[in-house]
Amino acid sequence: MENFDEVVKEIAAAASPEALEAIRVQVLGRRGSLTLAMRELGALDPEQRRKAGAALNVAKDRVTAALTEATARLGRSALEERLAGERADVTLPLSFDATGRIHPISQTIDEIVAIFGEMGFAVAEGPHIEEDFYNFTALNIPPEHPARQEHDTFYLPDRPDGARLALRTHTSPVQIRTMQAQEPPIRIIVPGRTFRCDHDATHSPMFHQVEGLVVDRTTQMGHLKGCLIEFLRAFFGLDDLPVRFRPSYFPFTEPSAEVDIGCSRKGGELKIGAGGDWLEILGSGMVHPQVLKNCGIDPAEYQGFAFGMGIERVAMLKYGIPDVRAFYDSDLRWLRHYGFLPLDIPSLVRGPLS
Ligand code: 2U9
Repeated sequence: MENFDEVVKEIAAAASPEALEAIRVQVLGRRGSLTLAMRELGALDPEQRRKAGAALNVAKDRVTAALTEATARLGRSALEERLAGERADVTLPLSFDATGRIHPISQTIDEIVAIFGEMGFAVAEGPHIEEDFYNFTALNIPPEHPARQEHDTFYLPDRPDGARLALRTHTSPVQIRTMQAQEPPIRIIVPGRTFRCDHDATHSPMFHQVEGLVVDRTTQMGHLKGCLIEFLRAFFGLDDLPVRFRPSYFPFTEPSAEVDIGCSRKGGELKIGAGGDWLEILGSGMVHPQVLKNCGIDPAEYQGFAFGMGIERVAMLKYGIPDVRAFYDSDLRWLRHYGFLPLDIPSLVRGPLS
């Protein structure tokens, strides 16, 4: 009988699926050595047939097992070879050929969210069309209050039930909705579109604001100051940026403060940083006790601080954009100049956001 030990060795040494198939055909094919030997068993007497048959069955099992093992081995090395060929060095710099740009408003919102996100603020959003209660009354601006005229509100036709709807004039209604829906502690920022009937070189009828709100049992003016100083220095990338708080008035905060940052205006050119001059950048204050009450929060138990800023304004100052109207012209040359590459993702861990 053929020595099947040799066959098993050849199978183990086969270097390709083709070589393996050739051995299989030679041994187990229709005219293969083992197949023919099986066929010849019929010519033997019963005792010899039983012995030879058992030996051939053992040989067939060994060859079949060796073929299965070799097939798996060759499959594994083929996969390893393919993976090695497809290896990519993810540390190589990208050759990025994007022609699209991130709009400066989106970029600025992402930067602001990254900074307040690090401080533990969550982002909240709400509807652009608001009820009078959320946009004004709950914020301590009653029906005949002069602030209503100052807001240059876009009103919608009255609803059949008499409710007066308007395009929100600030993002503050989102804070009202959050306080109604959520128990303190609250720590949110609200970036979004706002609308006022005003249009010139420094005003657009649709613009963006980001407002913030913190409510907790021990929240006080020192927290407001620390939080806003930290934000402004991170946003403008200046560790020594001077920041000043000036007393002011808003119906929804008491006390209220406007926030200025240091700048210089030498030679008619505005430069942010220590320079002896001041530039108004934010409004802020401690949430008025009546506003907390309007939202079902007990002002004897909780206090809050809030702030607001115009996103176009801070973007113009940070990136030297001269005219607010250009933000919404969809001028591709302007976008290529002032826009950002999609991989310029703002984050505090990468260093200053400037
Ligand atoms: C609640 C309580 C208080 C939000 C605030 C300002 C001061 C502010 C202006 C900045 C420039 C609007 O875009 S702007 O014209 N905002 O000065 N905003 S405090 O105060 C709130 C908001 C909501 C419930």
